[in-house]
Amino acid sequence: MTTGTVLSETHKAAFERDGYFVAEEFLSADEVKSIQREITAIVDRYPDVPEELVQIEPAVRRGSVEPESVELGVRKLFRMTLHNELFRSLAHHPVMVGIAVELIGQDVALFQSMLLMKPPRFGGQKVWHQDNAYFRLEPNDVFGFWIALDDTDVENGCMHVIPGSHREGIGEHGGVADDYGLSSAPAQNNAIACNMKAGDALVFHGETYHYTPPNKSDRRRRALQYHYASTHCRSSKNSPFKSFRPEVIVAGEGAESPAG
Ligand SMILES: O=C(O)CCC(=O)C(=O)O
Repeated sequence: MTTGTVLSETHKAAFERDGYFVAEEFLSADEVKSIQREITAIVDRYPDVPEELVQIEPAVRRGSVEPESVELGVRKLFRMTLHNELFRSLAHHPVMVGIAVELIGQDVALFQSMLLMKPPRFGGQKVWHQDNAYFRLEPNDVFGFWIALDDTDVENGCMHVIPGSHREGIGEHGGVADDYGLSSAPAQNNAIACNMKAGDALVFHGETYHYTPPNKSDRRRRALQYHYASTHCRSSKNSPFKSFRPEVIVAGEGAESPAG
């Protein structure tokens, strides 16, 4: 893929200045539906799917709520590209890969895939954090696509970001597991709530501060998150988390074919 063909100048400038932009109608309604159907198919196979693939919502795990279905109790699905053909082929989506090449260079890997399910009524918050505080990739040529699979707003737990925060370096983080986050949460009045339609994509730098509130609504709030990183990045030793190998190399040296 040649450079300079996929991103508009406006989006490129926003990414550099603010550390994010929203690409509207990134996936079609049919693409969103087929992803939603695949999520149901994966969860229907639960618990016969690899353990690393499914995380149950904390309130369900604690037994304080009982979901109407297994799927409505799931918080996250991890590393789907390693276990599922649809999610593996989506990693090679030509526009995602084209944007990745323009933002982080010719040699690109899908570093991490996740489905973020935040169920209605009891889906908890995700604390303020920077994704590269988890990954600790150097250099920080890493960014995420957060693709809404439902319409999303403050009530059902939309993404919130702090413009320009990707230029401040990695702040101090503390806490454990999914509550690992910034030791000092940024002032809410600096935050932008990203109201998005299903199919819209938030493209955000790996060091942009972000947060999602609890889902207090009766509506679902599913999202697909793919992080791409330059294959030249290395994990430093500062992460409290186990470091993973990238899931799929999608561009440049060692790129795998979409057919697998
Ligand atoms: O609730 C969400 O979708 C945000 C999740 C997130 O930022 C993360 O898991 O790193």
